[in-house]
Amino acid sequence: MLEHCTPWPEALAARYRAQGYWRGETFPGVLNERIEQHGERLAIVSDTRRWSYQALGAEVERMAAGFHALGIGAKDRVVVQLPNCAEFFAVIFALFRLGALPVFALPAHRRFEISHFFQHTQAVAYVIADRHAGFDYRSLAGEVKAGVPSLRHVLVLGEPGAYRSLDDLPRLAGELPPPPRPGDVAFFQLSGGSTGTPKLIPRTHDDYLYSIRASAQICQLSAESVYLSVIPAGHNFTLSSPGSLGTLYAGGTVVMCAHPSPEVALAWIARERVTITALVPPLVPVWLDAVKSLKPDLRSLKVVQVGGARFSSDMARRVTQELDATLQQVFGMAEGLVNYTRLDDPLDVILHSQGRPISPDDEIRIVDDDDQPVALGEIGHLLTRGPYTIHGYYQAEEHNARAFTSDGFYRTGDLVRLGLDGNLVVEGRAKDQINRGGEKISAEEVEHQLLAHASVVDCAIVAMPDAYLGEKSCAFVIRQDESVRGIDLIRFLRERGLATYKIPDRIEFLARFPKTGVGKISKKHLRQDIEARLAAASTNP
Ligand code: OOB
Repeated sequence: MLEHCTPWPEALAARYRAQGYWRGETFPGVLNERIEQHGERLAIVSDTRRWSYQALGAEVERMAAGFHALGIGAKDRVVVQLPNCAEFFAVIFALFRLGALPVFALPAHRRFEISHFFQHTQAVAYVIADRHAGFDYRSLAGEVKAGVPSLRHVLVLGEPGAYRSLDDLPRLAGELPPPPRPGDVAFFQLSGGSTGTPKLIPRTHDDYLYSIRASAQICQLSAESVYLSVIPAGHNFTLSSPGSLGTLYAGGTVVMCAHPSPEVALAWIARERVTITALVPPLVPVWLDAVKSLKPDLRSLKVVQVGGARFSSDMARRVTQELDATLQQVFGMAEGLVNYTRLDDPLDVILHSQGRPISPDDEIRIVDDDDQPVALGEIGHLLTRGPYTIHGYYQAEEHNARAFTSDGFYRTGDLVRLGLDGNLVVEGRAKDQINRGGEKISAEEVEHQLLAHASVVDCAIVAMPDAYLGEKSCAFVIRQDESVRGIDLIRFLRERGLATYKIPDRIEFLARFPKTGVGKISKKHLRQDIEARLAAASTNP
């Protein structure tokens, strides 16, 4: 395996091969097979493209040759930050072909996150769109480039400005290097994070393709399936659960929706006869309201998946009542484990649980604070190990010692309960994270940034309830200088290049923090404090 990655112990790896989970497939191999089987069928649709499997293959070949000519090769890291577009797949399959490793940045990431990905992985190239959603990624590339010596190529979809256009890659006559092997790391996913810096998740061809293949089966995908990709394409949910890659695996069609607004997305569903899509909880009521007012033709839609954050049973019920499609709850993580309610589960399971794992070899432990198993049905920490769950983050030895047990179980940080029917219910979270409508914020990461302000003596960030997003972030701050206002701190964070979703939604100043028995800041009391303030404000507006 790649340096600084933790391989599966040989005994487990042998088991996963023997059980047929790891079949020795690779992404380039799968794409070639699909081109042979489904060459003429429609693979990808976007605002500007309509590619058959053959056309996708031709673009992948062109880009692979171009990247190779630029000197991008096996194990080179490439930060890919594209909106939902057809070219996303041409780029990543071209990188897969060369054995180069995409790092899937989110469109919302800014200088702070992107620079960190480059510094942490020594990435050699950066693939961006010219502009998206009012933001110019070329100027971000300029800022990042200034501080990152490893960055050799900025490749732009659209108007390249000072850089090179993806349409204008050098041509290469001659041979490409050999394709990657099934056990090789294929790319890096990003961890939601609960530490000072975002962690990177190495996923192999074998392990990811197993999760994709099994997910496609659970979701009953076929060559007739049409998947609408609404949330960011590089996120594990939309990419693999079963997502766009599961759809391509099944020989179906992926529709890339560049904006998640219901007007745009619902029109795609009607136009392309979409059969399945995936949403985060905050999008659900917005979509349901839009369906009522716009009355789009949704007859093709069979499955609506919801996951990424807590989803209330009431809202789940609304989906089942207001859409003529099957709701599927998805509880997954970029580190691996994904749980689904099954399409033929009783309504009760679909409404009230987050489903069960993909694999018979996904091992689940639910434990108390001392790592001892809780009684069946009790709430505890979820630990897991299995054929597509990592055993370590990239280059993070110290953190890995805490995030994994000595026998290789990943500590998810989620508090769950196992129902008698074998389905998991997510009850809460022990990790120091805010889940802002599916976007994960590490409290510690943002606290570090705030502490860099000269007037911040101490700070603590906690989740506060929000009717629309489920949670928002609130920063409690002890300041040195009374004249410093919340707005000054927000401006400060923006200037440090932090992604907008990580900027605290609210800032409260305190003179001192409530402490726990052992003298640590009591985030529990801070959460109660902000909840009380919100409740008081709603009763005395
Ligand atoms: C997905 O992946 P990540 O890596 O962005 O976030 C994982 C975390 C989980 O540990 C859990 O805390 C939370 O997101 N989460 C849920 C949830 N699904 C994820 N919390 C409550 N209910 C759910 N249904 O978010 C992800 C990856 C693959 C598929 C789906 C989601």
